Amino acid sequence: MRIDIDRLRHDLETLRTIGRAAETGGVSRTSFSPADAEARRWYVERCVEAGLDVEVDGLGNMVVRARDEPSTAKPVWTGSHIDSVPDGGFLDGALGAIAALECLRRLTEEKVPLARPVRAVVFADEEGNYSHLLGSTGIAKGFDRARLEAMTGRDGDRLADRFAELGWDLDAATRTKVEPGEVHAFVELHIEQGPNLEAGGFDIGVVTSIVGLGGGKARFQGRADHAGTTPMAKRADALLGAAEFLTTLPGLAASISDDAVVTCGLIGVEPGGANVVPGTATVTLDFRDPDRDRLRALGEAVERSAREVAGRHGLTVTWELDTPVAPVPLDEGIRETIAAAAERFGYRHTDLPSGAGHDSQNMALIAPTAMIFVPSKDGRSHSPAEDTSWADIERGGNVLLATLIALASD
Ligand code: HGY
Ligand code: MN
Ligand code: MN
Ligand code: MN
Repeated sequence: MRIDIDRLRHDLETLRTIGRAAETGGVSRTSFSPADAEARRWYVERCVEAGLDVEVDGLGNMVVRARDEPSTAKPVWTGSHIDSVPDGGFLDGALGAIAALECLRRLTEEKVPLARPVRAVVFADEEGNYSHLLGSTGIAKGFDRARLEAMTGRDGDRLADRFAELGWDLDAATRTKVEPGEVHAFVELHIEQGPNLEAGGFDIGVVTSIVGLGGGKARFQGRADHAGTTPMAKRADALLGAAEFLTTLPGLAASISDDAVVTCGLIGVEPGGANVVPGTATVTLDFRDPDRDRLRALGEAVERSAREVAGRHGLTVTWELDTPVAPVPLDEGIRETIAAAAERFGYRHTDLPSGAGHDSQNMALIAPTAMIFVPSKDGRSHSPAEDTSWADIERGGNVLLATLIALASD
């Protein structure tokens, strides 16, 4: 049995237009933005059109089920995210989210006899506009109200305010946890976002593990002063301190491991006048390592460096840390199922780790979980250059469908 690649392509090309920037061709559907809300509405319309029911939890995670599920046995879930990074690609997340819907449509229209339900999932804020993998962290771990109220987005806006604008109840966002055992298995189809499958001539990646994620915002506090009358030696220049701190990051990563990475993707400066010594500089950091202990050591080294540099510049530094997401090994049994499916289709497959974070690493905390990768052209992602051939996408969808049928048949 195969997916309907024309229908999947039509959906992905339509979704691509929601939040698309004309000048770059990139997709900007940051979580809970108007474009994200429009994409959610579009997704729900596709589900209703296919005769499927959609349930939305307090964080905005969407779970899709057939009307007449085959049994009350614990379901197999599959899915990903439809929010994007600013000016990102059209396949990161969207491929897995829409392929999951396509698989549900194929299972429903062919009336495939299954022992347990298959449900499609769209996780909220996977790109961590408010906190790394927000939606799936809410499912795997849950959040209390205080934690949610403290969250701010890339524009400095509060999650609580955004939810109020959307008419969402913040208390409901504290009731999203799914208990271990409630989901029989989880599988996510995703683009590799790296060069390995393309370089090796492979069609399918069977993901072995997912990198651990840490990060958050460091706020360097100095003193705003007149740019003309304040002698250099009398300044507490927050941006100068933050800039010096950023130059320490490559050395910190190298001191932890060859795989450790640290990125500052965003700096906010206040008050932001050309003739004002910056009083405040907020840097947003993302750091990763495949090993849990090394990830913790990396976070500690980054915080220590920020404190030391701030001290030298007469600044204070405070942190708003994301909930760390642990590195996870993926389920051996499901990986074998994926590899067997690829072989049956005659697709070349290989094992490989993921340097990108995924909702799967949260789902792995509550259910046996695995991921299927398809090649990324030139390894590019989080960029308008992100692309994958439709033939590779079709192969990934077919392997996902076969894997879901196998998992839902026992
Ligand atoms: O950042 C990541 O690794 C993922 O794409 N959210
Ligand atoms: Mn993704
Ligand atoms: Mn991403
Ligand atoms: Mn993901």
